[in-house]
Amino acid sequence: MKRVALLGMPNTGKSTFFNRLTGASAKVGNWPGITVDLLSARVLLGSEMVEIVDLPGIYNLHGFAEDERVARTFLEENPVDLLLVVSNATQLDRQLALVLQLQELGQPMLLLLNMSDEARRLGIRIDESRLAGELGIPVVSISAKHGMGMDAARDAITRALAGAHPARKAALEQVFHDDDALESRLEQVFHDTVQVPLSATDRLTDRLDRVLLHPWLGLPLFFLAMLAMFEAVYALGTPLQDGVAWMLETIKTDAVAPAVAHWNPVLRSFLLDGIFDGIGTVLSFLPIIVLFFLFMAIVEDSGYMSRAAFLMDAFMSRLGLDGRAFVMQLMGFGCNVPALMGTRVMRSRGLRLLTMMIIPFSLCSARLQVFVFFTTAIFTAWAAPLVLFSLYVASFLAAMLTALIYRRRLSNDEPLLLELPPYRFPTAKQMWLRGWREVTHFVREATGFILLGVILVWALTHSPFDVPPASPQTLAGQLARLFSPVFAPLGIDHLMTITLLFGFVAKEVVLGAMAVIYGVGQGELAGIVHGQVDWVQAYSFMLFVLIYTPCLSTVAVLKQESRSWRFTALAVGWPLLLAWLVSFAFYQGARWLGF
Ligand SMILES: Nc1nc2c(ncn2[C@@H]2O[C@H](COP(=O)(O)OP(=O)(O)OP(=O)(O)O)[C@@H](O)[C@H]2O)c(=O)[nH]1
Ligand SMILES: [Mg+2]
Repeated sequence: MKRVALLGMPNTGKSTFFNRLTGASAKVGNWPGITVDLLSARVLLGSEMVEIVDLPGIYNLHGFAEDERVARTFLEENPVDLLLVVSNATQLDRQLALVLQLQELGQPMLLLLNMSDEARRLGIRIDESRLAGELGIPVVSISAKHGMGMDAARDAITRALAGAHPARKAALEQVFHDDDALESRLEQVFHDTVQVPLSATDRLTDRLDRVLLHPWLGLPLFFLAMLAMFEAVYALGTPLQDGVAWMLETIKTDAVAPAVAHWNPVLRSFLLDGIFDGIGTVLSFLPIIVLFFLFMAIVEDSGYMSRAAFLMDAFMSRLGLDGRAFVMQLMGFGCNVPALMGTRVMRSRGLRLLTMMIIPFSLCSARLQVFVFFTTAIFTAWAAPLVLFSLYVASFLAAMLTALIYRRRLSNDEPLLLELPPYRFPTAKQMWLRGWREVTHFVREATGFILLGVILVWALTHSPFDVPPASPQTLAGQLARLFSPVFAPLGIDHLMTITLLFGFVAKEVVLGAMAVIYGVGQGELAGIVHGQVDWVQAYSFMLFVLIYTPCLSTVAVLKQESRSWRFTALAVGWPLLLAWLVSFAFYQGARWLGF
């Protein structure tokens, strides 16, 4: 099968093009360094199946950040039939350098001038055929986001592949380093083929930036925007969630329960209190999670992330980090795993490890479920969103403290060059893709280890079967007693201790485990929890959930990315200790104050 590699500078729309060409749903975002790993998909072009590989963006062929290494290694180790170079048509003055460098490889190549919609709006005119002539390769203008020029691009790829070159691996060390020659050729080509009007600036972006990057309005506005986003997720999400919970409850009482009424009691309990309540409770949070990711998609695609990095850079530098670390923390709000992998764009190992230390404190969507549940169950309607926001603040404080403690051991010597892309808005299709990705991801997890966790919790809390479920005589009860000296000083009772043990695997399991322990669905669970724990205990529990190890997947990624067991042990052990200390201080302090 023929193979086509997508190459180009970061943030030029490679993944957007990849998605449009192959129907895949690779993550896209207005931030250089969204793709940090290879992704491949097959597509029928002409009468042939072709493999398309989406690679991380590279600035040049000599880059040595981890994500650039991924792209280079791929080219060196895999024969490729066609290099498909994606450039941003509004920045050809800079982007042509990579095109010229790639030509040195001597492989068949095709240039896609992407973002032609933006180029047209800015009045930039490119003489495609002359450019093709000067470079000696086919050139096609497209807009991957809006779909313009896709047919022409498809035809050009098919035609280029039809030329009977056998695929070759690239020999990157052959690429010459004569930057002056390259520079003068670049100027020549650019001068001959591109016309830029005198004022080729994006007026909307300029106007927005005057406010959003304002020296002292910028940061407050950013935090207001974040607060507004969480309020919106909460305000829109909780009614939807109640709806789903109600629906599941109805299905349970009206359909499933009668159907299994005559089953053996152990089996019936396993099905109703174990699987149905456990998975159902987790499922009822799906609307909130999807909403949250839709908002994140807007934030990520708007280009506001780069502004956040810019605004926070000075502050983060004091912590031994830089503005990008802040953006990765923000990405971590969705899920810590891609955020950890996103650190591949950092070249300094110290900076990268320090950033990897702080990302697991980001309050990810799985933890959001637990907190939405507790805040709604325990606090009043007006206090709940504020309590939730306080947890986001706590998440930053834990990260800051960690950075301050470890910044000397993991020091950063990499200067940050930040590019501010124009503001963009995701299309309905991009948002739909994003929402769909999250739903399928969630369902995959729910049918995998969440189900397993729920079954295990059911088994532990229901055996032996002749004692009351979840009582101290059950296996789970005994396990919890073992840990009670650790958790009792935090105000965390033995049933909640069990959920924490399972929460180590994944935070989605926490609520599922609770539903199983109490043998009820999400609707009733809130009432029960409200009767059993007061707000001080609940907040102490939430602080612990916030700070300790997010899930096994993050542990695996910490190991994979750091390639060091010592670092992984530190990145797991330190948050455990910190979680205990913070919950202890909060709980004992609040009790001492008489709450
Ligand atoms: N206006 C416009 N925006 C586009 C076009 N193609 C992509 N974008 C936007 O450009 C941004 C970057 O797109 P990606 O597909 O993530 O870029 P990438 O090249 O894969 O980036 P990395 O993986 O970080 O190297 C996103 O905000 C896209 O929505 C286009 O044709 N026109
Ligand atoms: Mg990409």
